[in-house]
Amino acid sequence: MIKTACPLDCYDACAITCDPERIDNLVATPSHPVGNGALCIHMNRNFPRSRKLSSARVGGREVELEEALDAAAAAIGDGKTLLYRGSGNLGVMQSVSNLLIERVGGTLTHGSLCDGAGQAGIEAGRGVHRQLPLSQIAKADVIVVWGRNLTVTNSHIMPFIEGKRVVVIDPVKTPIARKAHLHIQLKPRSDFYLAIMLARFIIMEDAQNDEWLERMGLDIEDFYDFTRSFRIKAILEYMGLSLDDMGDLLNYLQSGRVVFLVGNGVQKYSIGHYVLWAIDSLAATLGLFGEEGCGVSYLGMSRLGFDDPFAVKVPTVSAVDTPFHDFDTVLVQGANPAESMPDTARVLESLSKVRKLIYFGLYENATSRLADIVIPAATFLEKNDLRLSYGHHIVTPMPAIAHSAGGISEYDFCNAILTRLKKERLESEESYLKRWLKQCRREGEYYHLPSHEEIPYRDGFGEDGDEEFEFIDDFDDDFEDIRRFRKARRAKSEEDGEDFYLVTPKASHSLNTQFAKSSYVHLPPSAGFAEKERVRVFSDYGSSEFEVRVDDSLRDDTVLIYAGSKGVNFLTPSIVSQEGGNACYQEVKVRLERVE
Ligand SMILES: Nc1nc2c(c(=O)[nH]1)N[C@H]1C(S)=C(S)[C@@H](COP(=O)(O)OP(=O)(O)OC[C@H]3O[C@@H](n4cnc5c(=O)[nH]c(N)nc54)[C@H](O)[C@@H]3O)O[C@H]1N2
Ligand SMILES: Nc1nc2c(c(=O)[nH]1)N[C@H]1C(S)=C(S)[C@@H](COP(=O)(O)OP(=O)(O)OC[C@H]3O[C@@H](n4cnc5c(=O)[nH]c(N)nc54)[C@H](O)[C@@H]3O)O[C@H]1N2
Ligand code: SF4
Ligand SMILES: [Mo]
Repeated sequence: MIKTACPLDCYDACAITCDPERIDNLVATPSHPVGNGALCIHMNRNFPRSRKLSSARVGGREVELEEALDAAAAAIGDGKTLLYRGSGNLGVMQSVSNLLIERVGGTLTHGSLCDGAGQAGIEAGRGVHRQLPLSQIAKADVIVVWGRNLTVTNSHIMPFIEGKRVVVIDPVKTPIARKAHLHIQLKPRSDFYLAIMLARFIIMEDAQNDEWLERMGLDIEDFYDFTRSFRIKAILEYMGLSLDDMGDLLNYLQSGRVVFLVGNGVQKYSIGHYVLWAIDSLAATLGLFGEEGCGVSYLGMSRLGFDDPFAVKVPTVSAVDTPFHDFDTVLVQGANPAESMPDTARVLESLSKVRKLIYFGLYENATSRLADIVIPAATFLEKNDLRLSYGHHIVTPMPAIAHSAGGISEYDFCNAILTRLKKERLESEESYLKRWLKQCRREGEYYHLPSHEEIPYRDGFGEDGDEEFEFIDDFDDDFEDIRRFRKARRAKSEEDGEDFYLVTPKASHSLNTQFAKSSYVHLPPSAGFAEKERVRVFSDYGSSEFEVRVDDSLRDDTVLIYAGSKGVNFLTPSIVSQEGGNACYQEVKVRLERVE
């Protein structure tokens, strides 16, 4: 039996045990500290059963891999090249292609489709983002699930929160919200205000954690003034919450050790960094950092503290509103930009102007179908790698278990291109993997991330723990600042009464655009549509058709289309968050039209 890890973009980074003779039968590694004995549907069904790309292609013609590599090398060696890498596989060896790009004088991307805005907000307050270990989550009394769809995206955390008081803050009545002690079904995009209001009430009641604030050398006066610049009545009305809701929530926040499990959902907005900064500031008001069983958990920075052998200094362009058309050659690796990036119409237009589009991936998808050159990737079972995790601190080596039928690893791909272009080849694959692994801390059977601390921020904040926490002192929102609400927009949407917020959380049966794809729009019963009706959904950026699912888990002002659904990103804007260079998938209102 060989041990490896699931490479999919997921909090859990499950450890897998596999019999090399039966690689379609993957099982969870028994007694792994963060697994609970079962792999999810993606690994026990979707991945083994999904049809991988069977052949390389050039200009629509199936060719031998070598011929496709010749064509790819010719394209990469001719003119300006952009590498657009996604998160189809989270092994560290994915980024070995940075070295290829450095050697061919190419361009990489900066920013993120995922968690960059929240990350920037955390850094604004804490200086550096250290992940809250699961062991601390397990010691909490109260768990506030804040915009994270635990049972779907992070199911292996469930045993760590069992038996605790659970509060869910989510505009959707998710499965975990239905089970929770309290569900605050707030208006989408209003979490900043909620965090600020909660902090204000706590300080107003003189219930801040003075002992902790003093120990950390923090003064809360300016922050209190900041929270008071927002009007209570107007804000409560805006969020759709009552004073009673706030009272209930405050009761939970003040009854024992509290952990916030914050997810991607709160920050898919231009103001995403303010949201995390405000949540962290609320946490600091309560003294939740550096204390046992307390803290704020978010998608962790798994590469923190590594001396990255693949770090390069090359030009970069935004990963959100990427100007593909500025390049002669675009190499897409482990990504499906034609579906996963925001503003699909813009993406397709921009990609259509690229001279040579190379797709290097595992599956046929909307991007592979556009590509001039298609290179099948080896699966995670067919190459050597190392898995870090954004949900826990355990690092898992991923040795090759099988030979690839027709795919190639990222490492071999880079060397194949470099050889053809007569550039310096890479060092041995083993040497890179060793450089990653030797920076991890060995603890018995397992390796730990170098950044792992049992109780982060015990002594203080910043890189070396000698800085202070910075409370949020700023807020600026062009989309919907309720202090200076754009009257025209409000008047218009109230008049025709048909603007909805669009939320696009992750689906249970797909992993971003991999595996099962649906094409449904979920509507609240009050929207007046019937199950299975067809509607066209419009935004300022585009439109797309969907089949209706009437869904009583939604607020009257919200429609839901799962991320990865066909057509969803025709509706989303390619604006970049104010900080963190992140996509803002939910910074959009939509209208509905029945398709007759
Ligand atoms: N099954 C499955 N698992 C996955 C993925 C997948 O595609 N499928 N994708 C993986 C990836 S790439 C990531 S980044 C993670 C993300 O996983 P999560 O952090 O769970 O993020 P989302 O599913 O995007 O959204 C989480 C919740 O936020 C809520 N939400 C939406 N808007 C708001 C808002 O304005 N405020 C608040 N408070 N809540 C809001 C949604 O209703 C949803 O319940 O999941 C990973 N795991
Ligand atoms: N509307 C909306 N859109 C979203 C989101 C949202 O919340 N709402 N979420 C965003 C988020 S959080 C993320 S992380 C992005 C993800 O977006 P992408 O990074 O584009 O991820 P996928 O759509 O899963 O596509 C990954 C591709 O990687 C390929 N692949 C898999 N394994 C390997 C491998 O080992 N090697 C290579 N070379 N290729 C491989 C597969 O062919 C797959 O099609 O989507 C974003 N898109
Ligand atoms: S829960 Fe996540 S890490 Fe575990 S097998 Fe499923 S996709 Fe992979
Ligand atoms: Mo993500």
